[in-house]
Amino acid sequence: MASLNAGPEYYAAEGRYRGAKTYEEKMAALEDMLRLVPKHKGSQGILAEIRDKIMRLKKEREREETRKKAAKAGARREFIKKQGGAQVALIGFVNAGKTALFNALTGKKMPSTGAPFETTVPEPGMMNYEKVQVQIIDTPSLTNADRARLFAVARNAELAVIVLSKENEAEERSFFDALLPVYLKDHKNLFLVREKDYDVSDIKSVAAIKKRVYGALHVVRVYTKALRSPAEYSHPVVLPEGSTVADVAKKIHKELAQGLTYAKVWGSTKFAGQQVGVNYVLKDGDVVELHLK
Ligand SMILES: Nc1nc2c(ncn2[C@@H]2O[C@H](COP(=O)(O)OP(=O)(O)OP(=O)(O)O)[C@@H](O)[C@H]2O)c(=O)[nH]1
Ligand SMILES: [Mg+2]
Repeated sequence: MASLNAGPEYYAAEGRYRGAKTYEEKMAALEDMLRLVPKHKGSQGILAEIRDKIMRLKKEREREETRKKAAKAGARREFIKKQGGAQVALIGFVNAGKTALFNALTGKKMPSTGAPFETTVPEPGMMNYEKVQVQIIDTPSLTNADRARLFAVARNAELAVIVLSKENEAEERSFFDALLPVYLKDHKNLFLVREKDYDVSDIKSVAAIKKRVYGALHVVRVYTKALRSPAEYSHPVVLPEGSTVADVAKKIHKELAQGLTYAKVWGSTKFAGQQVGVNYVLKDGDVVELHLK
């Protein structure tokens, strides 16, 4: 080192580099060293070494960022793109009966034999309830799983249906009572106990459970109509309870919401076809004719 003949600032920077923990600290110290190292024949080896360290640090950082991006993309794949009027996630412990309920609600035939850990990835299906398409997502069991990830799937849905097994109902319920405030705070949920609240082998009970799931969503169906045309009863717009005329427009198209001035409503209003403002709260079954600028 003696032949280097560097000043105290250089050695201070070298000390900072050795003590550096983060990428930013390391890079700042190396850049200082590069700046402060004497530029003469005897220092060429050191100079090359500093440059090499900077290059390697940059590459390491790039690799780290690529890895992070890939992990993020992987996490996104866990979420199922929303389709239909609302999304419902079924969650519960191993063999609680999630897949059997999923099949009963959607008409799908995913394996549900009683073998533990049968469901390995979230699976979407559609439940049709009075012309509303409700997307149901079956999930792998919470037993021994990455809970945060499974709860995130439920949080992404409008409603979490918590399936409890008949055998361990109390134990499972107390688990959810403790964890819902952590993972699903202020989120809609519905507890169902297999073979107590419903039985998938009974058609009437499946119909009743469809109604309960739909009811727990707390949504309204609104039918739009164009001027001088009948209402589109086959395509309801599904919105959370308390939604306004402006929300209907927003759900259909952003630009539509911007041009909206008033609406005419049939159903919840005093008079059929009554004119209302954009903040009018709609009720289930209302027919709305949007008027633009
Ligand atoms: N009789 C009756 N059996 C049910 C009902 N629901 C589920 N089962 C049975 O309970 C067992 C477990 O049901 P699954 O639906 O596979 O449970 P799961 O929660 O999806 O299980 P994993 O995916 O492994 O976590 C199967 O043998 C089902 O046939 C029900 O309503 N009635
Ligand atoms: Mg399953």
